[in-house]
Amino acid sequence: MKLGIIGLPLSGRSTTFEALTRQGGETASRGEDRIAVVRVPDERVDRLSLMFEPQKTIYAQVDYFLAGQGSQKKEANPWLPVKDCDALIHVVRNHGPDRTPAADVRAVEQELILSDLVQVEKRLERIELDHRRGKKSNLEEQQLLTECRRLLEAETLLRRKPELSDAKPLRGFALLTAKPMLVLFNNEDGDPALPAIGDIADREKCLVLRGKLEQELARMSEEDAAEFLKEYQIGTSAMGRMIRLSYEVMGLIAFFTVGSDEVRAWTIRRGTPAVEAAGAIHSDIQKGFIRAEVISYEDLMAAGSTAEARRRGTFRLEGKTYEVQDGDIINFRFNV
Ligand SMILES: Nc1nc2c(ncn2[C@@H]2O[C@H](COP(=O)(O)OP(=O)(O)OP(=O)(O)O)[C@@H](O)[C@H]2O)c(=O)[nH]1
Ligand SMILES: [Mg+2]
Repeated sequence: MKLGIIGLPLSGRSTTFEALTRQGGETASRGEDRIAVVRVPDERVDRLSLMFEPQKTIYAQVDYFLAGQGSQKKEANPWLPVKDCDALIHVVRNHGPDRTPAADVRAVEQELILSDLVQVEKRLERIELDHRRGKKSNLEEQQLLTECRRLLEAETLLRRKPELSDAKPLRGFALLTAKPMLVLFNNEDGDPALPAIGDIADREKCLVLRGKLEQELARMSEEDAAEFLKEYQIGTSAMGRMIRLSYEVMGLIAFFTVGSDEVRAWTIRRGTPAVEAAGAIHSDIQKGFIRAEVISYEDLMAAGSTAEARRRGTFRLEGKTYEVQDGDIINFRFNV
């Protein structure tokens, strides 16, 4: 699961990436693509770890991607390096003089729309050419693309139309406006407020991050960071919230496995049936699936221990098609 960081020049993409990933300063040369694996903070994992005192505790992870200037130059279209990302984080400058955050959001939207339009038209031309040469063309694909073109020409972001953005024949094109997106306003250190952005606030998932301040925090030890937050009377760092939101915007949830050896969060898409969730752990567990023994995080916490939960009868046995819920604690029974 990969999130691509995009934005206009000088918006603060590098600052945000470094803050998110604790990857310091100028380690990577400016031209290179950067990718970082980031742990998703989760209080439930913290608590489960306290309950089971396992040897290992493993949190969910997401990847963040920042295209280097090198790969942006190679492509005629500077937005294409993020085409294989699952979602986008759009960093918007809300610091320094002459800031125009609302106009910047719209400017990037326009560019993404244009980028998609070029892709769609190229493919449609190709299909027509094949058709004239007597090659069989995929009618469904052509219809879907024609609908995309109509929407894009009317300046509609494709993610507004899930029936198109999720359509199988279109997946290969990785259209940018079809991807889920978070809009991240990069504010001055002293300013925690969302800027005045009119309707954008209603239609997009918006978040404020003080990039510079978070970058400084990320460079500190945990004790220094706690001291710093107290001194400046700031609540918790916005970073954790931001990472969680990027998890949610991709439609992801976590289930847990617990034990004295390991407490672990596993990432799946919302709506995944138990038998497929088992496959996230190991293909053998999926193949030999018998039953899933399930308890919700809340029920386990209320009981205080697995033994008490068993006594209360709050464990459930679920079959292959059970839709795994966020926070389920699961023990898979399987045959090998
Ligand atoms: N005051 C303030 N300045 C910031 C903040 N974030 C970034 N800047 C400054 O804005 C400039 C651009 O930040 P970068 O993070 O390099 O932005 P970028 O989008 O990666 O820019 P380029 O890659 O150079 O196009 C730098 O001079 C930063 O110091 C912020 O939150 N507050
Ligand atoms: Mg940069």
